Amino acid sequence: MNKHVLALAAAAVLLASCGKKEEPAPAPAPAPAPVAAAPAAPPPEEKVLNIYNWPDYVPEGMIAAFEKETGIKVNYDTFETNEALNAKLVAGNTGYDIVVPGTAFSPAQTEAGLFQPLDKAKLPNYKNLDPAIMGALVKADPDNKHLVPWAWGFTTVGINKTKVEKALKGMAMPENAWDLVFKPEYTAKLKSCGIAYLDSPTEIIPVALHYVGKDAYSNSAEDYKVATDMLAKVRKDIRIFSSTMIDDIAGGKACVAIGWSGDINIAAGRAKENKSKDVIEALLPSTGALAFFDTMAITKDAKHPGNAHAFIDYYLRAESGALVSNEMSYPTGNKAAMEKINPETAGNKTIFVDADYAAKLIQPGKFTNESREAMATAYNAFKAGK
Ligand code: SPD
Repeated sequence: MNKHVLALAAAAVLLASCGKKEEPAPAPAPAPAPVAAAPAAPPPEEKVLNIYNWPDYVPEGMIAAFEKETGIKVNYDTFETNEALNAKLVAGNTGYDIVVPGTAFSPAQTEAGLFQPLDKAKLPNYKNLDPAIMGALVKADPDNKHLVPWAWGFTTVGINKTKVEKALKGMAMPENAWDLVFKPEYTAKLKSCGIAYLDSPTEIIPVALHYVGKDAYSNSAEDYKVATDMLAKVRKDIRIFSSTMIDDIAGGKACVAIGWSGDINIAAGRAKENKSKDVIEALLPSTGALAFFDTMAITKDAKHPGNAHAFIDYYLRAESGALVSNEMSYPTGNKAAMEKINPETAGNKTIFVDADYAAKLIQPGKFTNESREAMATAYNAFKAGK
């Protein structure tokens, strides 16, 4: 090719790049042979996460800190009983991505396929979990596929010691703290300063079963009858049915309550902060208290599973676990958090029980759906005073 031809070729390229309109359009390339369509990538998740949890269970500022770090907006709603959460889950389309069921319901919910398996590759902080707690959770969730612990604690008796001693008028405190809420000799006196029960069949019937010497997780309707016969004798003395008893005890509406270890400790802390002269205490009944584990799960129809994993991983950081124990007075199941828990909380034997009392804690069992229905009927009749 001589210099002249080269110059012409260069000019042609230059002209073409200037978009010379009168040139005919090049023939279209032949269509590629058809191949199997690649699966469409899922659309990116909107930056939203919907969480449904118990009240008074998340440290102040934790949600805001997660939102700031990730740009994910969290909508946070609360429920007061496992029954309320279960009704929503069973109805479906909850609109929630993360829920926090307790062990009275989570085995049946897991078995019914209401949760999606966790993608552990998205949870680098999963390693922080305590293998002992995860081992216990296998009963509710075989192979630990769906649940991670939020916190654990126990259902027990909480008192405003100052008021209880006054109302008992010299009568000695019982050896078994359950007597304060179940034995007529005590309830007759304590009704003057207020007795509160948790408002849920699966909270009250199991502790009543335990008190009458039955298996707390009995599935027998005859056992429920024995428990409710005992409850009927103290019904007239019960002033409050409520599942958010912190204000009731700290605010003076109740002097004795069936409640959860952490919530009773929160009430005790509030009384101190308010410089109340009353002393609030969580008791350790001599026959044992009922342990529970509340767990996070991603609902089967969650719209934001990626954001849900991001939150769960954030929650599984050692710092988050320590905050939950320090602020909400519950152990979390996060082993890496232990060294970050403040000495006052770590040394509180009604939050972190010692080995002797741990051996007395009644571990969660399973109820069948029929039993839960029978329990609800028995409880409602008791509550209505029938
Ligand atoms: N403040 C929140 C307490 C949550 C307690 N969940 C208890 C479930 C016990 N069955």
